[in-house]
Amino acid sequence: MRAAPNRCISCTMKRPRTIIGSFVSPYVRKVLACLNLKGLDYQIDPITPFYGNDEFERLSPLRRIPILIDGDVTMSDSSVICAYLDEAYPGHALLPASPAERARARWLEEYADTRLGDLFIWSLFYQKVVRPMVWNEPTDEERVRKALEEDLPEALNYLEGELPAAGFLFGEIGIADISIATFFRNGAYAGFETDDSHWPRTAGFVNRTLDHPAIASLLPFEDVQRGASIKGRRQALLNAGARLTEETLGLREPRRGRMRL
Ligand SMILES: N[C@@H](CCC(=O)N[C@@H](CS)C(=O)NCC(=O)O)C(=O)O
Repeated sequence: MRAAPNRCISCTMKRPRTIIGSFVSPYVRKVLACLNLKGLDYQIDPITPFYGNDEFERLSPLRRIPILIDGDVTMSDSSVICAYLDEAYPGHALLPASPAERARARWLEEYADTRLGDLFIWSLFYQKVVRPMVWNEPTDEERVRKALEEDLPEALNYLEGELPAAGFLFGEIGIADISIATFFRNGAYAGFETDDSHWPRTAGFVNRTLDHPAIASLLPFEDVQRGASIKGRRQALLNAGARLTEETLGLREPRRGRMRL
């Protein structure tokens, strides 16, 4: 976490709370859902992953989204951001109360960020959507096949044993529910559907969580972002009522990130 100037360059008003990152990223969606649950205002610089400029890289040394700027502090990594929001702001608690349940919620968040991220993002969404569209590269069909036929069934079997048949993991919706469900939306964007005859708890849980207003209210912006060209995106989002920053940390040409899975 680093100190950031809390003043706009061109004005003396305090900079509104800002998220840098695309509406379509599962990690950005997780943070926006938590902000919504807490009832906190924010504006967005909706940069596409890989398109950050030098200032973006200064704020996010791994060149990853999301970034949060909140008054005098900036930070990257969705888990760090959500933990900060829960500690800094009252209202809807993102973690359950008891130490044992908090540990389990954190584990499920980590499982989602790492394992579901590897499968839904790097093996499906990145291969089928990002590689052709951003890098003009072919999909690694073997990686997609292995994810669909071997690794995703194993992950879904694990989740089926962890998720509740009704309601959310710890009573009220929280960080563990959101962290898991967010990846399934990107899976759907890459053509994946959870077979509810094999994984009924998981399918029901994901639908319930994605239908919660804290997440469902983001869908119109995701649809606009997915439907518009990178150049036309900003205006399309503004037309749809998204609250955006005046300036962007985006670039015209993409740059490779720091991490390759
Ligand atoms: N652990 C990070 C992962 C964030 C992440 O991987 N974001 C992707 C977009 S979905 C990204 O920025 N990728 C660009 C890259 O890896 O270069 C978090 O939880 O925020």
